[in-house]
Amino acid sequence: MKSSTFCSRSRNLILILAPTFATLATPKFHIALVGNPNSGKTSLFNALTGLNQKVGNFPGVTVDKKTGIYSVDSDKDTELIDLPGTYSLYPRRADEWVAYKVLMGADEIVQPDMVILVADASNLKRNLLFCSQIIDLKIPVIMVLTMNDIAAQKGIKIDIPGLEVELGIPIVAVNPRKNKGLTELKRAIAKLTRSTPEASARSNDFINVAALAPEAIQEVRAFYPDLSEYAAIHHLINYEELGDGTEHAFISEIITRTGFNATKTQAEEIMQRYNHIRQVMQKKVVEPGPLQKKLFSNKLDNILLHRTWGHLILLAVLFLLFQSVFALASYPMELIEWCFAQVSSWLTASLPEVWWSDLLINGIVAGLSGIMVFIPQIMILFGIITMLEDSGYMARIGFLSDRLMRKVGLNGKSVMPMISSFACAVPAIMSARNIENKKERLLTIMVTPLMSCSARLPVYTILISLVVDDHYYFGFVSLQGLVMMGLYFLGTFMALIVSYVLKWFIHIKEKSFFILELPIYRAPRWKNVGITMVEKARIFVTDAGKVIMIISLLLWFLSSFGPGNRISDVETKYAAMIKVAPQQTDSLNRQLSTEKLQNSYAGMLGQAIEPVIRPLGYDWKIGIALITSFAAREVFVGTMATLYSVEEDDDQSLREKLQSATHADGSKVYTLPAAFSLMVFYVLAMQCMSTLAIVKRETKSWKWPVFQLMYMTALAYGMSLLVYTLLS
Ligand SMILES: Nc1nc2c(ncn2[C@@H]2O[C@H](COP(=O)(O)OP(=O)(O)OP(=O)(O)O)[C@@H](O)[C@H]2O)c(=O)[nH]1
Ligand SMILES: [Mg+2]
Repeated sequence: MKSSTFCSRSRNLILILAPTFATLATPKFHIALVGNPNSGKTSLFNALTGLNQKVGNFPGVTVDKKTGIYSVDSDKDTELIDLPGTYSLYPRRADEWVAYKVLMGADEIVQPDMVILVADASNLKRNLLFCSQIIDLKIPVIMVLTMNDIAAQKGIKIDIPGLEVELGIPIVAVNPRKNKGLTELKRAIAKLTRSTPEASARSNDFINVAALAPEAIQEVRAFYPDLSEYAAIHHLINYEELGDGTEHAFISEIITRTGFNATKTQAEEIMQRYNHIRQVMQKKVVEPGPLQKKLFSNKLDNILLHRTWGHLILLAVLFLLFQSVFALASYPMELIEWCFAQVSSWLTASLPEVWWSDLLINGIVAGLSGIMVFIPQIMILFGIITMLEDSGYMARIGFLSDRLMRKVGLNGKSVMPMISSFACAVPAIMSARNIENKKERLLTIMVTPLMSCSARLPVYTILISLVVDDHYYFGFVSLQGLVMMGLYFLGTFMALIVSYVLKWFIHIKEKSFFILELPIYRAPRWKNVGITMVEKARIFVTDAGKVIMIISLLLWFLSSFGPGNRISDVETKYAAMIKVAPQQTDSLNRQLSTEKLQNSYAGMLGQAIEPVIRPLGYDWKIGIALITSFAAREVFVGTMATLYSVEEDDDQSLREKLQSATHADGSKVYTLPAAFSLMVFYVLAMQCMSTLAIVKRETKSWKWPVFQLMYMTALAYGMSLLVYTLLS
């Protein structure tokens, strides 16, 4: 009857129960950080490991397990595991399951030897529920109290030594934001790792667990004596997720025989815990009366969450966000562009005219400048989003928009993934794990990529600058910024529409609710904002840069060479023509480059798909860009840079080159209708391999990413066609 997986898991539990002697010999010691959402786990993780995992001032920032090395003793490496926040040991959301499985020893990769329980001192009562459950699991645990500064502001006083006695575990007060109390914590960790298993695992229960379901617990433990009584209850309740087929049969048989009732046991357990917690709080914590001074946050919320003012302020905040991305970034962008133009003309003048100088100037430098110009915009966008998250305002946006979201089948919690998708859809889609309801989570994942991510910024910027005047209303509202905002708005609007339509076709029945704890307002940590900005710029340049460089190089090759003798035939033809009319050398040379490009591999490819994209107002060069930017959207600009530098040999900026681009009949390529049609295409099309990959991972099936690719491409094509037809 005994199953092998259950055995191996029991062994993991033994490891948890007896961490010291067994694990001291092994090089790695694992400490898991757990606690309620937004209690400061990741801040502490970063302070102890020196890493920079994402911290934010709203519940549900961390949605997956993250590990980092922290050395307690010089001779022993300790691995710290940061986990998603959980309110109790009864998981409901996908991210809570991640933490739960680690704590139950059911995670394949991570098995903790010790737990650091992070508890928010300003919300101690609620945090103690989870804390008491961990205590009853009998895992060696240290409790870390964070937010003591806020507790003090609220007038809360905690008798820490007294609480240690009541709970029977070591407690350390820290402030990970200010690196306070870390020495004491390190000392406590070192002490606990050295103590005997008997001393480190607490022997008495917080509540009388055995009495909750005596018979069933006894039967499970008769077979698996290493499980604590409380762990046995969890195996009885969640055996379907925690064990395999044999264990299912074994436990369900016990349940039938003993009449174990999961709901009743759980309700009874929670009630007993709260009773005990109330007593502990009365004895060891002084809380101010309800009439005590209100926190600054509550006063601010009276305005920011106001029925009318709240929504107006929200619109103003979003308006400022887009205006600053456009207006603030324009100066550094011009500077970067100018620098690259200088470098490229200097290289052209000083290098011999051979194939490798052509590759260097028109392949590498052109591709690189295509990436670098957008660093300022990316940094500003990420900076502002980080400030929104850090200050606590992001959670308010969720609150303010819950009603609207609900109408289209989403949830107030969908707003955070959607807004962070302005930066990048990949982490945004992962953060949807925070949404309890399966249908709402799926809908959020389906529509999140419609929000304009930072990779679209380069495309929008360049196209807007081609067809929209650089005009300012009232001296500060930029027209180009307004158009940019319109594109972001279009993406958001379509996301809501698509969700509204899809909700009728996705059938998952589950209760929906919106519980979002509003964090208090905090000043953004400027270091965090700064690090995020630099880090995102670095990732953009390296990750996107790699793809762009490879594709630019490939394109340079494809657009410089052609099948058979096509290119050399063109060259011979023009050489003869120049001989006949040497006074036209310049214009003939330009025609030569165009015809060479048309006869290259890339040119042929673009011309092959031209019939499909002609109705949208695009030419074959845009066609090539559409193909290459399927991998990642920002490749568009790089592709254009490469295609136009291969063709023309002067030091015009890409914008100027595009501005003067013409069709064969001499008419301009980038007319207003064509540029808008192209922008709409980029707003709505799914052109990102990484997003498809993450959707596959989060939905655990190919069905959804494939569907997403199809509906978004069809939507993009249809809407672009409509825009082009209406405008021309
Ligand atoms: N005032 C104050 N703020 C803190 C303290 N510790 C953390 N914070 C802030 O609390 C917020 C939440 O911190 P995180 O580290 O992201 O919290 P978390 O527990 O990892 O949150 P989830 O991943 O969502 O579960 C951030 O804005 C931190 O800067 C503290 O001791 N005092
Ligand atoms: Mg976290």
